[in-house]
Amino acid sequence: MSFRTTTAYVEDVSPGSGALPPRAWYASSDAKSLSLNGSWRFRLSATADAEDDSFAAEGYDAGDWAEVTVPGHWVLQGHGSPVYTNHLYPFPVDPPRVPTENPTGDHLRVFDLPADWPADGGAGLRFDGVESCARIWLNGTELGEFKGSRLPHEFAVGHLLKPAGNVLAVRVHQWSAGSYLEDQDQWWLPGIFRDVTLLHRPADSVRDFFVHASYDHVSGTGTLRVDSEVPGRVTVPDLGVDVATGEPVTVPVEPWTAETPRLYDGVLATGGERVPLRIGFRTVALSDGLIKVNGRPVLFRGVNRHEWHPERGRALDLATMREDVLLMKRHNINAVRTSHYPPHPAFLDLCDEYGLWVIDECDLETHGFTEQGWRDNPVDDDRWTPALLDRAARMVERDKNHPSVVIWSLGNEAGTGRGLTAMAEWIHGRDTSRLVHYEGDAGCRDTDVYSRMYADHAEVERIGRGLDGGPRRRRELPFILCEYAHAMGNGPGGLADYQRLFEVHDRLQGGFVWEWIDHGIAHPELGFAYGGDFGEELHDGNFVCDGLLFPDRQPSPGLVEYQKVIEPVAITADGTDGAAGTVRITNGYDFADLSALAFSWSYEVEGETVDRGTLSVPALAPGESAEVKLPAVPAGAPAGEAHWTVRAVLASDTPWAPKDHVVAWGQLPVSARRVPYVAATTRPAPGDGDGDGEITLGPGVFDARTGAPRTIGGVPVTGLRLDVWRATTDNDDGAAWQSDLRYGLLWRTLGLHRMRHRLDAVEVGEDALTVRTRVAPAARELGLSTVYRWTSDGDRLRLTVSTAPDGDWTVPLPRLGIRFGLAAADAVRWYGGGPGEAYPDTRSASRIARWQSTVDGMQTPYVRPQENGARADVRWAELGGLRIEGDPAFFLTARRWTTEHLDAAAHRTDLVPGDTVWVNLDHAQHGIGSQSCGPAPLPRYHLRAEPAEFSFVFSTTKSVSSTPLQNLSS
Ligand code: IPT
Repeated sequence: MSFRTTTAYVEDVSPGSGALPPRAWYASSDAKSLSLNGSWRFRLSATADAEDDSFAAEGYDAGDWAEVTVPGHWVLQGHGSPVYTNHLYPFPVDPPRVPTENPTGDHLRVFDLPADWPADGGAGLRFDGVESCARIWLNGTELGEFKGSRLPHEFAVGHLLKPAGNVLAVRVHQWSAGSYLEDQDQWWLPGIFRDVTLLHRPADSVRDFFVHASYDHVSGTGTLRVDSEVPGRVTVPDLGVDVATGEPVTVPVEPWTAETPRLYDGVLATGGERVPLRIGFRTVALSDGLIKVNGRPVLFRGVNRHEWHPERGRALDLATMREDVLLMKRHNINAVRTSHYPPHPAFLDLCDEYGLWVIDECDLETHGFTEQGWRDNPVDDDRWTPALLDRAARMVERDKNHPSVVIWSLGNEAGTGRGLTAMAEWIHGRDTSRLVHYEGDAGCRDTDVYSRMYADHAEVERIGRGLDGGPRRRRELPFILCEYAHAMGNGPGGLADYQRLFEVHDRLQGGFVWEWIDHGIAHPELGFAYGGDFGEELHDGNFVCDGLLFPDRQPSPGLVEYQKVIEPVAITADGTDGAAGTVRITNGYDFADLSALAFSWSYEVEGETVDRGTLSVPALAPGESAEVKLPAVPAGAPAGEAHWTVRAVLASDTPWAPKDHVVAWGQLPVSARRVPYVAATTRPAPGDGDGDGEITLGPGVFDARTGAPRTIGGVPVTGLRLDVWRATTDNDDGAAWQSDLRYGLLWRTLGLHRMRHRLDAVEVGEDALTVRTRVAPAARELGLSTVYRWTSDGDRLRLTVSTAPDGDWTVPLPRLGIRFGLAAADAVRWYGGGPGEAYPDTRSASRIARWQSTVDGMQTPYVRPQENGARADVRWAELGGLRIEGDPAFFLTARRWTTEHLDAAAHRTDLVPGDTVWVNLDHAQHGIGSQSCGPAPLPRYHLRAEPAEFSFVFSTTKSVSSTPLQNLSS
């Protein structure tokens, strides 16, 4: 035997050598298999050639090596560290060359065959994913080497196996020519990060096979034909099917859709092996300019999913994959784009089983070439085309038998070029049953769908109306947003406005929010780490934390908002309010009727449920709606602001959520709120005792010099004043290239984060204490004239704040309200929007009810701290012994640190609670938008600097009651 010491293959553009041709993936068969996952011996070198390959020889003593867990990334197991860049290559761009500093992990695993391992036949050794390049030896014989990190590679090894003491050696390089094709916006994480499996291959075993299962919606029949490289028989007991491979059979079936994922169990049996099949009958077609499945257009309510686990990176276990699918289904998500590589194959099994439409995307991105005007882009260089075709084939062949996969995607952000065209041609030729997607193909020359990312609402509307022009081919195609609503930090804003467009214009077939989960890495000191936290010389900070889930898979408010916006049943009042006594129910599913849902109503006064019951709703077909009569207003309901809340819940347990899970809800106002009235009957008076500089007014004691309240009803209140600053969100800060949308920068340039409060007058009048101020930043002429007017009826204090802008305000304000400190506060109760945070363009999921929480519970744990936690439409709130009523309703925020501390924090662990609880009562907030990558808030969500007046009525609560409130979880 001889060992090569060459490392030339690392920089070779070819996909590799020695591997078997790609084939369909399946999890189980009656052939034996042996998982080689587990603990492996591991040695890390700084360069690709630091060590010779003698470790691959039998008898090599690796006793002093470290150990790593396979599947896994060595940089997450204490060897080296991860690197995060968005699109910049973290090495000099000189394709296909890679740096000399090329961390190289040698992996060794010694294994015995199980006693019952058959002596006959061959064996396959399968790697489901290795980043970025691997060279393999078994028992001292080199098998070959490969690139294509998130694609399977299989080797024939039967002739090399022995009953015991097999030595499997794998050399993995962090960087290879393949890295140029894998410039996705994510952590660079080398390692054997997916399963390694030894498969027994009996004589005459199944090799590649292609399940063709179409559905004819006119006749209600499905046609099945299984093409198999090795002939055999196909049986589907439930359908009475027993046919030879290659032979079509047509039978009445229930179709597969993401809403009704009907799978039929079958078996493909060749002479040597029986492979279980899970068959879903469905037909994907472009017709009338629309993507149709089984003859009906679909609306994608999608997300982009990277594989992520905060400890294990992209080495996902089945439980985590299932958790993703269940979370998606429970949040009304019906589609996934596997951004930007084929996922672990088991994920697609779950999509088949639970029902999700999938855009399966190839492992291809060359985004970093944008830095050089796309010069030398591998996708436009014929030398790389074999590698691109290899990637396309490995994806399509592996995943072609999944009914959930309806669209193939060539990759992401790879510019344009002949290689992409070659991939599209190959895919179209191999699989005529699905569509091809690639966002970078502006003219849709190679693709079947017009796809864009981050187009703003106005442009999407033009596209929906067909007013966007462009090449003829493109104009005839349906439209999707393969990425939109950048979910970085607080946000995304504007989801509801997109959804309205999708629902109105047929051509707009929905979109995929960017992205599913924050890629934060669990860190002992920082909570979750992001780019730069490992000392990377180049990095893109927290741009890697832009998901709808926090890294620990807790849903962020963005996911709750998305769930509400895309709910498949619309529950609305037809007239202006629910006083009309009817509710309109519309079935927004594409395929399912409403028979799986049960409807209920509740009648609430001042946020308290007075009565509840069930509502009978017909099993409307997709797209149908009905006016449903609500019951009479419950007898004896107290007076006050009233709402009907109508819910659609699961009528029985489903595989993805239990009975009573809320799928959709709507709230119908019945009668308006009465705003608090405080008669100004009390005179401000000097405090008792002279020289202490106090003024009393009803329950309030004020500093006579500044006019600021010191106590209200005995509760100490500090620093009450106008506040316009918020700790800028990732969207406020905007992406680097969004120069005119970087409000955070504009605000800071103006000095809105360091406003000065000039006191002009403290006027003690007949019935009011009036404090006149001007609030303005240093170095600027603009400001806000601000008047605080305090009145009282003896028990309560009313504060009316009037502001008027001076000077030329061209930017919106971050917020407008007051802030003050309370010495102690923990429990918070309120009547208004909840349970979670809401801002002007993220308020769909905010439901009017009574809520209770705690100051700590009101914080949203964004990985990079920023403005968060505001509760919208608050009529009244109680905390720290104060009761506050708003006229009009307000946004409520309370936290144990100041806005300045929040603004300065880089990680959650920087937020240290102080003695004071800082409360913000905001008359208004600027919208959130999604300009951390996409568009800014729509103009109607801008907080313009305009004259404004708003009031708060303060009184005390004897004690904050601990009586549980009815409404909290309902
Ligand atoms: C877009 C990328 O496709 C995606 O991977 C991610 O990086 C996203 O941006 C931002 O988080 S590309 C961008 C140029 C719009």
